Amino acid sequence: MPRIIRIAAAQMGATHLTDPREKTLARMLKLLDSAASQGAQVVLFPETAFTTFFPRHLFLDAAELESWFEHGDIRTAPNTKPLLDKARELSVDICVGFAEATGDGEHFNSCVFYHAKTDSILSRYRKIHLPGDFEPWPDPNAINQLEKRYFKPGDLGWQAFRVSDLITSPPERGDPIFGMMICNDRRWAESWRVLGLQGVEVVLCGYNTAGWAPHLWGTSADQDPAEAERMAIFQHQLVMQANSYTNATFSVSAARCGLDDGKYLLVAGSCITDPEGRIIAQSKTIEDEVIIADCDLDLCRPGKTRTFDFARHRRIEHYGRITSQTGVVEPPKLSEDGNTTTNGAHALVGRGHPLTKEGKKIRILLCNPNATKSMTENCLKMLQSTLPPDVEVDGFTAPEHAPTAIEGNLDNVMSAAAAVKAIVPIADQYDAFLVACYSDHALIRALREELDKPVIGIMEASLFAARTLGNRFGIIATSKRAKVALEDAIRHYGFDGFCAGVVSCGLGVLELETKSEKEVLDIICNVAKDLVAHGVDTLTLGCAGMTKLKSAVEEAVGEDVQVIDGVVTGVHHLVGIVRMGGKTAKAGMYSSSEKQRKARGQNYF
Ligand code: CDT
Repeated sequence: MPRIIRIAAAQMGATHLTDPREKTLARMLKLLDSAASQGAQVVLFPETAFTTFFPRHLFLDAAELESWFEHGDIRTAPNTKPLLDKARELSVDICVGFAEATGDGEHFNSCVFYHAKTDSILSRYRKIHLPGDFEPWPDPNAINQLEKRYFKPGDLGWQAFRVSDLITSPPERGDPIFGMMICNDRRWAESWRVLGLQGVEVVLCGYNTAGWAPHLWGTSADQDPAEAERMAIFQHQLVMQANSYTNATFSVSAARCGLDDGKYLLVAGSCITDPEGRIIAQSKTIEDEVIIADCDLDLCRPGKTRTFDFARHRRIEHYGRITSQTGVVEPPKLSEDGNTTTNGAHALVGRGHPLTKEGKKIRILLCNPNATKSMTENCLKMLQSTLPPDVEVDGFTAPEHAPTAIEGNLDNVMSAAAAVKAIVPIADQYDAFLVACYSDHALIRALREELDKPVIGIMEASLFAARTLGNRFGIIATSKRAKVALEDAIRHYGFDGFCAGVVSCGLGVLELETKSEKEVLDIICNVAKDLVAHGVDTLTLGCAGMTKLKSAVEEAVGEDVQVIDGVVTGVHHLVGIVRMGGKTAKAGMYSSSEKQRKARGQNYF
């Protein structure tokens, strides 16, 4: 008995910022009626289908922003109920995208699969690959995509699910297996493979994809808008076709398209593809339109049992990077002498094989709270040769709008705010955090409050090491002002009884990078020798930007004096604490204010 389902995509044309919700809902009801009259059993609606694509706008007013979200049970909430009622009345299952506000104040870009016969939500998906930015572009003409600002990354994974009552299935195959993803997810092979590994037979994907939007796509503003539109549709259909083929599944995609507000073009290109990667239905307009196809699920069998028989052909022993690494790690560059040099910032510099007891690597995020990437790079370089094989260190550099150096209290606060917002949402991926600014930086305490994983700054770590290895320490500071700030910090950390001096080298943080290496080294080495002459037996380098100078300073002061770099010592301190299972204590100062913030209606992340 063939396993054939008639599936439709309800493409939706322009939806303007000022369109009343009732107008948009009426269009959805009409599309559903039209699809049902053509015999559709399942109808897919686009991403955030009930409203315009609001993440292109900056809303600073919390109530206004909240009005774009759906609250409560989508089956009974007044803004959405009529669509689900109609689906039930027509006995058609639907998948619909919407902005979801949960009962406990979280926000997701979501979709649900509604099963008409049982009036139930069979499955819910929350978009995982959120594109765009947290901050709008400074250019007032830029088209923004503020999904990272308004939504949390999905927390439900990609769960395939079976849908009953669509076909009379032979018992050995069972009911059809569906999976859902939302817009940007379709560009990532990972989303598809996770569903493919659950035997998915139909992937549903609603989308809002801009045409000409140079800031978003990273293309030239001179690009011809018609060419931009063609390219966006080409890339959309390319990923739908290629991933349907490599996972031997049907796929259905529904666009929200057209010229919103007379100026924001979203592309059309809704399509249905078969498991061989062929398009079997596609839209012809950029308006409300139903496309429909009969999907014979048995056509998934050849791919699933031969070319893409995962059980026989996959080689997971070589796929480790896919789940252990986010950014790109290029092979080392070749230098003129044929030796290799190290990679740059955002590189994972761990070397390899999972060796910890649980077979899991320790992952540390080195957090440079300023926006100067080269400093992050230098810190990673310093670390590389010291890391055990089961430790990985990822470099984080604060976003571009953060201060490029931290030379005063204002820089401190601004950099902490920018960095904490970017770090907390990705904190799950790490076991510990090293704040790479040589000061009592505000980011350290902010992270300790928000996370329970261990956090330390390079200054505090260097002082622990200095007390372990020597009796009187000295610090080489950057500016005169930094000297005073470091003296205050030493008192705050409780080490003042052991400090033999903090001496300024008279250089600004960025001068460590811009002045010639020889000039910088001469100055720093003279300060180091001066401190030794005043009785220090351990020297610490008072700026992340001095990390690369360690060996030259060691040579200048001789082997009886220990030179401590806070970056290396900080990482190894954290590794020890992680191996011990240590966590940040929450009984006192480091308890989070999250609950109180939410009660005040504020959520910074
Ligand atoms: N809505 C959505 O996810 N849109 C994205 C825009 C591209 S971001 C580079 C998309 O993948 O179509």
